[in-house]
Amino acid sequence: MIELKMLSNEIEYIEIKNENATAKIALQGAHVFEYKRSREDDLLWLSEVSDFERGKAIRGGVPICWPSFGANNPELPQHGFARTSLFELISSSEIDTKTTEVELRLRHTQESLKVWNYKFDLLLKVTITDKLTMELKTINTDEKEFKLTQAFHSYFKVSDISNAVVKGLDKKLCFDTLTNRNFVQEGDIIFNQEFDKVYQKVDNEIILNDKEKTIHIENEGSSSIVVWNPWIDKCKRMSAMKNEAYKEFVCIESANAFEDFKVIKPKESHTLKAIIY
Ligand code: TA6
Repeated sequence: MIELKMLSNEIEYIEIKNENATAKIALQGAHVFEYKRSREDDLLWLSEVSDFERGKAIRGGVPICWPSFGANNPELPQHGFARTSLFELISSSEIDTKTTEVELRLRHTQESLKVWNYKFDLLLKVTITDKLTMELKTINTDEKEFKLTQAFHSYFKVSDISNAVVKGLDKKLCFDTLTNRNFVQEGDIIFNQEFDKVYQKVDNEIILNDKEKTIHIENEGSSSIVVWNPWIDKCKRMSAMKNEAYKEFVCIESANAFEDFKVIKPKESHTLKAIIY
């Protein structure tokens, strides 16, 4: 089943149900805000108090940071404008009873050209089956090249942040955005304070363990991973998050960030892909 539905405040979303999984994708931001495999709990965290409002990013799920990650480009809002822009649903198909595919598109507008003066086509293909696959293709339709940083800013639901262990980043070079220092990760990641680090040269899968639950994150077209949890004080300051919400999620972001930026020449494209299960 693929249905186009509307929340009370005119936020349109696509609801998908097949034998393997269910999912919800908002047209604003091409934002996957729910993904659940049959007989399993939600894989993604969604804030109970998230704003589903035009022009405001949904807190949770998978915001798309594009064409700039973080505050990389001071001309653009934090994490770019894609997550608050209205995408168009361009195709949907039930491949079989267990697999559904939808494709959404964002193109430059007069408004986007004012803040980011490049013409582009941005396509997100989402495949819903026993894995969640997202493929974000950036096509440069301009006559000049542009620099791109981006991320799937995935919020993963955990039983409690103290149970979360992130594996796959041992010995990886990393930039700590809280101290502005580079260092090398030693061992697995556990959480007992604010955490905001960008790992570089990552070409292997990342694993999130939460008690008996294991989530796999495989990436293509990217070699940087951002791991983030706001912890107590930042959580209190953040929009659309309850004070204690930091206990419920960890963000593991499949990114092209920092040195892993991409330069896209006219008529060329780049695809960032994440497979999550
Ligand atoms: O990706 C980590 C991060 O850049 C953090 O520094 C953090 O504050 C965050 O993303 C969430 O940003 P947002 O703009 O969604 O509030």
